[in-house]
Amino acid sequence: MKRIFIFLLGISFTIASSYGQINPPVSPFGAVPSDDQLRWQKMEYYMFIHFGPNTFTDKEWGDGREDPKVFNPANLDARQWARTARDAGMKAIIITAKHHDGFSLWPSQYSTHTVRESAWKNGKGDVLKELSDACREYGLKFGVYLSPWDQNHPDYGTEKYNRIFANTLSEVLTNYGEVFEVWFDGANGEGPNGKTQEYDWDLFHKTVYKHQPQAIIFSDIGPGTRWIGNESGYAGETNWSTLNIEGFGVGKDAPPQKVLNSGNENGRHWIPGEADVSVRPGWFFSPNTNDKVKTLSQLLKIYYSSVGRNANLLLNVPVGREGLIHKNDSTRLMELRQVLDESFKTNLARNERVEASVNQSYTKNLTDGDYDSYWAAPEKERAASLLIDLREETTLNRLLLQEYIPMGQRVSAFSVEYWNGDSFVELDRQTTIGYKRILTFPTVKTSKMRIHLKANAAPVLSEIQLYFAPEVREHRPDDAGNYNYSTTKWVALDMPSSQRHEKAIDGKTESLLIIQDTKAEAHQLSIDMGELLNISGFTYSPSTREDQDGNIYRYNFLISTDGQQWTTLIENGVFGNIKNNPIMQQISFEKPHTARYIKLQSLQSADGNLNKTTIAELGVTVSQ
Ligand code: FUL
Repeated sequence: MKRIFIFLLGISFTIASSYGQINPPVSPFGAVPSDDQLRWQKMEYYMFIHFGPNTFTDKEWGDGREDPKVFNPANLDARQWARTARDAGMKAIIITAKHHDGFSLWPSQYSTHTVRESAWKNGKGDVLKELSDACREYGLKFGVYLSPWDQNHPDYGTEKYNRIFANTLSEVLTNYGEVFEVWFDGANGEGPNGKTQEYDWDLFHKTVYKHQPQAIIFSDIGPGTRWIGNESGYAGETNWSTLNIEGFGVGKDAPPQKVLNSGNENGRHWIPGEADVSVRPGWFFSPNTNDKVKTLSQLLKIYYSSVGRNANLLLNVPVGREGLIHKNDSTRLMELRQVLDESFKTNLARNERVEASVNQSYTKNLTDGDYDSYWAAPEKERAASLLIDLREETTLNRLLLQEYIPMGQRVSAFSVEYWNGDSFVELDRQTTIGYKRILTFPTVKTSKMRIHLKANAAPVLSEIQLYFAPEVREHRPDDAGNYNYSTTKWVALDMPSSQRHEKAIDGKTESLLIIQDTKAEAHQLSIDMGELLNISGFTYSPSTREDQDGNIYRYNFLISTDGQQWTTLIENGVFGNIKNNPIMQQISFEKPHTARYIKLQSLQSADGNLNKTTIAELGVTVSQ
């Protein structure tokens, strides 16, 4: 009997230590993640795919009136998308099952604007089926983006629509296996009847949890994960996974973007950030952006500013018109993967000794490479220093820290020093850590590193890792594909010189033409291009400054050959998504037109400011 007992004791000790489960006693502090949120956080990096009629019409926002027949990705291969994501090191794919145009990528019985009405596979296709199968095959999780804003559905704007949207959700959540994340877009505009909708979020959330209880719900305010407050892929340097949501909603009722970017210290709810950004300027594919895929250094910066700042990274890779990911995008993803693999291949702190200023026990857990084993300061402490003894001179330029978040996010300030042979020299000083924080700094050679922590409760750390990342040399894409045509020959018409109209045609997006006037008719810019040109479209660059008021949302575009007789080419057009993603808008006409004069009239600004119009640049696309 005694022998059996000793034998069992031996087994349980071995299991516990091989899983690194020997941890100090500590109780959770403040809001903590659910098991699903913890699993989700560990995914870190996954793919977003924007795909739909906009892919074919060169738009960021469709209007629900597009002919569904335009959707015809003749060589669609969802396995190619999944393979690309897997090879890029991503853990999942989230696809725009339904964007603001209302077009469903599956044959929904609740809509007449779907793949069933498209030319693709004679209406017999189902993108969600193909993608969810491909994700399973390649070991990826599958997620869906669904926009409640639907510019096509005839019931949009009525109470009935909320039930229809819930049924639509049920369809998506019951037919394609496990869905790890449901991405709710907060945009709420007018439907086909000119009405807006009061969304029944409670009903939508209940529907999700009924069919997929483990799913993480994304919105501006969670509850599973929150928007990071921009579409550029940057979390705040301070980034709390906790947030106060009382009194806030989604869309226009969301907390200020700065708050979403940093969370709230001691916030009541655990709603970690997810940073979404596109690998191209826009969310949807456009042949005009094939040469505008973000550079490797831009993507690295995004990675360090999202995953490296306690947020998950949702990187959009728009599928093209053939139904395939373009090679320019996939090549860049693989380059990124390669650099990240090389950078984080060898943990130079692995199994090295750590000396703690308080609680000498359990420090081995800090360098064992196991997230689930941790070190903690004694319960009453609010500060601690940790000295990592590397024993010999080591070359390094990255520090990776992880808090054990099931105990809450605690660290509010920390600094990092290296030993220069004589004394400790400060390398960096920051605020939050969270699930993961990666600091990049110039290469140092050192035998000791020291970290000072301050926290709102006794600090609890899982991991301290050190790396030496190679320097990135990249082949910069040239800007030869720049189609934005404007020259010094251009002259602005009907505008008082005080308006500094030349700022809209000086080729510099930093200099802005700002029209401030209470009269609606003043909000326009007419240009004499000095010669007859065959133009196939135009470009409008908005202001990207923090104060973006006056950026144009709704507009008319007119042309003329003599400056007297004007033809309206686009009436009531919109620059979709310009508020959240103020990039250059490139609009193509159905066919080229000959013109010497162009006119852009602002009808509505993105922020509702009636008296202000801002134009950073206006240009035309000239067809050869
Ligand atoms: C925004 C949308 O309006 C954009 O079109 C895009 O889908 C982005 C991810 O979310 O709210």
